[in-house]
Amino acid sequence: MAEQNRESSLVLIKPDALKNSLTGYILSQFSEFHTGLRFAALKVVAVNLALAEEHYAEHKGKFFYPALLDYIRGYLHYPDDPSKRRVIAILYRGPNAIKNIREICGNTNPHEARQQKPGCIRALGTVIPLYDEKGKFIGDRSDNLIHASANLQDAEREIKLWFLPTDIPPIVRSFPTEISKEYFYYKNNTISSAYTKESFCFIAPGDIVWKSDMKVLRQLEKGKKQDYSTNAVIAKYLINKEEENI
Ligand code: FUP
Repeated sequence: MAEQNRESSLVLIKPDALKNSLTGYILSQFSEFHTGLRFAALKVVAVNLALAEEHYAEHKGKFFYPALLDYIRGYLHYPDDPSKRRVIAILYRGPNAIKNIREICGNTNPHEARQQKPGCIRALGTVIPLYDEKGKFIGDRSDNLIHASANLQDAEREIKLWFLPTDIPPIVRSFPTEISKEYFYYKNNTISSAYTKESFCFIAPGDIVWKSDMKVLRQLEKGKKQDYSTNAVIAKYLINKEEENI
């Protein structure tokens, strides 16, 4: 199969889509019959802060960033019901997965999505005005129902951020892994190779780990400049671990 035929893309069905019962509709839009794509992995995720911040790292500092974190974590659509704060994360794989999926999603902004491509998924979304503390309009928040990787580089970063290698069947796992020979523990934003009280072991000898994560952990151990943040490594190991949304 040509490389483009093995492309992977991360799709997130966001809290507004879940609230509006659009999951079935979205899944059928992306079905193999319509797109030629297949599921490679799928999970229900209560989005921890580290995961939200890493996923949207490129938007840090922008006016809509704080709202975006609350949105993906489900606080905006389920302010009173923590048990419903979750997203569905799906890894799709197949011919031109990234472009294929983005076309069905439509424009980031639902108003523009409606104008440009009536019938696309994001045409069903909403645009909410945002104001600063003084009540001045600062721009729009796009509640656009769905996230889809924008390019190959983002897809790799996002898939490794949301999924453990073992969430994905080996035959459709696109990125290099290695088997850990070490223990790694986590507590209060700190990673250590030795157990301390109340820390938890997130990697043990024999575990299959993303190769790039192992590199970052070694860089951290040696005090070297890291290829990416420690949060991007740990966030996936915190998924559905603690009831931090409550
Ligand atoms: P996309 O790749 O289409 O998801 O778009 P971006 O990465 O540019 O934006 C990420 C998210 O930020 C979008 F899903 C919606 C949100 N956003 C806003 O809420 N307001 C803006 O002005 C721009 C983006």
